Amino acid sequence: MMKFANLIEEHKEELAALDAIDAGKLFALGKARDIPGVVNTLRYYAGAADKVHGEVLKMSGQFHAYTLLEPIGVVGLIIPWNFPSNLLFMKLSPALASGCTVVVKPAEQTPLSALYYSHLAKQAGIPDGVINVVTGFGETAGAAISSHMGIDKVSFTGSTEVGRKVMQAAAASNLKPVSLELGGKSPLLIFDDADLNAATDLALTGITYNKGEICVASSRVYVQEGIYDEFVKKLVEKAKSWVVGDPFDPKVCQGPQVDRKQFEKIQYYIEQGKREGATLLTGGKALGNKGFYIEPTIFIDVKEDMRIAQEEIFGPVMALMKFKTIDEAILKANNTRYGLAAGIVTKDLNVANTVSRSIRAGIIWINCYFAFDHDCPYGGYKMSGFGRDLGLEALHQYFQVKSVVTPIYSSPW
Ligand code: TXE
Repeated sequence: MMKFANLIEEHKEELAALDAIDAGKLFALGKARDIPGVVNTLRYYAGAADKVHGEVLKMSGQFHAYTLLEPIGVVGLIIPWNFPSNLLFMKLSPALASGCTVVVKPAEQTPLSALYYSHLAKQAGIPDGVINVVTGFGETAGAAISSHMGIDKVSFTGSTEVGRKVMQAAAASNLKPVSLELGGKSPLLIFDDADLNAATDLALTGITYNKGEICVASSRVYVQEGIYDEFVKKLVEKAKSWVVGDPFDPKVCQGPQVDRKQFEKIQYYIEQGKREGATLLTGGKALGNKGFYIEPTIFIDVKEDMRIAQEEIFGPVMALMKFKTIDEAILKANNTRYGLAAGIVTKDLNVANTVSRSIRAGIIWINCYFAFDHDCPYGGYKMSGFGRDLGLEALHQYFQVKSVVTPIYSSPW
């Protein structure tokens, strides 16, 4: 695994380029953040491989008993297209460290880096058959994994709708356990005492990072009424200077959407927002005649029950709303079927502590956003799924626990 990580580090330029070509991701960011993130994740789990073990138990009779952690077996990894490298390695690395073999199905939109990784794995000396990459479509290759009798677990990241199908197929076949990391509609709560400059930066990055194609995007921004007007003014200025374009151009902040389907889905939601009566503050249009570029788009006058406030758009479209009190902020933040992430911007520790304990989401960022790391678990509450990726937490999803019991004396009965 360490050798595999070194090889990935040596090839980070090609890998970042493949993800940029396949998914429209920013090349510079891929080289500086995504691929180094892959390397760190792989090294982290390689380091953990010989430090996780079972424990000695205290049974009430005269027994010596202990647990063994055994690899769960063959794991199917079904990966989406928005982070083809990171989402693969946050599952592949703990699976390898636990001693499992894997069948990887990358998304049909973005298979290139997964194939390149398998080529590097071979060079690193990982035996044939340990990492198997099967490209193909979801309804065929993906479904074959979730319904296969010879696959012992599935770890899936993707839409809530497909997550449900994966779970049904697992239940209908061999009852394999599944872990699901699904959609989100994450709130960012900005309180009156926030630094306006930092808060507007966080809000804009929160919805445009990876062109909004990120499950933890802060697609619902709630601003306290005392700073609302000033916040809106500053946010619009920043959104207008946001550079959308070629992902290989280092000046660009936002590349194209992954494909026509996603591009059209986002435009559908923008039209839906207008139809439902929200006001378009800025953006709202596709850019240029070629490629799938969309302007950073901000809606105000959004009501809680509007589809743009409830459904995952997965694009650079923000629903900006107002709140008065901390209780109202908590209520609104939780008013979603999803529960993946949330952000809080305040200088008040009491507010930060109260709100972070009151929101039902797998990760809470206080005065920051998108702060991910290999040792920081994340995953969903509610319809954002279950199970955790990253951290030592994730390792345990790839183990079976076996108890071994033996009498201390020859006749303990
Ligand atoms: O996802 P799918 P799509 C959300 C986001 C996006 C929407 C649709 O809102 O707009 O989902 O994207 C495989 N059995 N997210 O249609 O279909 C598929 O081949 C087994 C959120 O691309 O869920 C791919 O490898 N597998 C998300 C993977 O599932 C199946 C990331 C994800 O694709 C399958 C992506 C089936 N029946 C989209 N059908 C996140 N949580 O980050 C498809 N697949």
